[in-house]
Amino acid sequence: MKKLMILLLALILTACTIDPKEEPVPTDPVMEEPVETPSETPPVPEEPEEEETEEEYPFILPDEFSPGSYRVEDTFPSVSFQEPLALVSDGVSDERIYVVERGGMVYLLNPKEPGSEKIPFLDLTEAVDTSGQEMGLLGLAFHPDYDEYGYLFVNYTRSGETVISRFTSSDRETVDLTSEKILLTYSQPYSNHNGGTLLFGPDGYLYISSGDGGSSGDPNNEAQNLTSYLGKILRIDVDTEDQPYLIPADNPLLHAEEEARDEIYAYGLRNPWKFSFDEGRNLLVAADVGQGEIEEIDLIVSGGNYGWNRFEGTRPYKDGAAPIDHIPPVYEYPHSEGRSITGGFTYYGDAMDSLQGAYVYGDFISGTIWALWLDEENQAENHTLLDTDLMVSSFGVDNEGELYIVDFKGRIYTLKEEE
Ligand SMILES: [Ca+2]
Ligand SMILES: [Ca+2]
Repeated sequence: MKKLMILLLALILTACTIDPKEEPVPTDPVMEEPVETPSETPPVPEEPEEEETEEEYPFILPDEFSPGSYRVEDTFPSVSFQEPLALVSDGVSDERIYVVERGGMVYLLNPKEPGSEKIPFLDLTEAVDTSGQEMGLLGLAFHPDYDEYGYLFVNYTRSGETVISRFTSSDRETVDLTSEKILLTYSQPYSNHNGGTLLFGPDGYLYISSGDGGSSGDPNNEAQNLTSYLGKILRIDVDTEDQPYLIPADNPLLHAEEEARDEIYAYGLRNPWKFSFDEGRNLLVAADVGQGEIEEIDLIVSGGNYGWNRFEGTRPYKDGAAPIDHIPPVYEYPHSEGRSITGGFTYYGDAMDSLQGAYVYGDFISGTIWALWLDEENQAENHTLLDTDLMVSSFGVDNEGELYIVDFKGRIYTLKEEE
């Protein structure tokens, strides 16, 4: 018996020293870390793909960026809209774009037909509160698998709060209002600065822009407050049926020591009305509307603080307040150039060769449209494309990446390169 025990013990010891897998696991502190807090990790798979693609550079930059001359052309001469604020595609059909009106209507159009009529798709006019100028139906995004599930997501204001909801289109032609699933609401202390953009990232998560809540100067210090939803880019995982949403496992404040909203992706923003993904450079680009002096463009990274309300652009904003660590804008312009930036898209369509890889954006007040070029080090070079009399409320891209300009006065434009 004793002999057998020794033999077994010898076998176990031998096994232990031979198998290299068993040796380092319990002793290596680095290996222990990921399993330290399994209960806090939501049941979503960690996605390492983002880190891997960071090393890649799928878009080949030309040696020199020199945009041509452009004019704007009315894309749909036969239709007009009431205060349009967004134009989106559903990621499925080249023949469908959707125009969002502040009052709560969404219309469907066919970009392949210049004479296309607008077809009502979603009617939220009864649900939204438009009593403030910056209130209404502000954002729309289609689920990456819209074709399969029919899910679409909206960002709208109602009395005193922002609502992020999911709706279902069972026939892909209209939306049944009873299909609403409210995911998230947060209160709005003032009528202005409600953010509004909803976009799915390349990682499949839903990104939401929220403004600082409003008034002027962020009187409640919402943007720097990590327990507030305001003045942020939020990121959630909508692929769940039994809960409103899940928190992505790599959201930056999920395991923070201090009390913080798990949904926060980035903070210190004033009113990031429009943001978009530059998929060629793997960047999240946000345009943050300024206070009294400066409009800015930010490259948003996970956990980043963009300075508001201690800084407006690169300038200190609050006299006497302690400076804070923050990420300065990649580009800014003073109010002599424009007074309310409207973020656009990095162009990867086919129609305009000389704008390939350029971030096209504009200003709601001045009507100027620019192209911002980022080199390999993300150093910005800004080019004025043209001056217009449009009230540029939004840009949009269709399913083929072609760019549209939304004029708040009711029309949709396309850029045309002069011969
Ligand atoms: Ca507000
Ligand atoms: Ca800033």
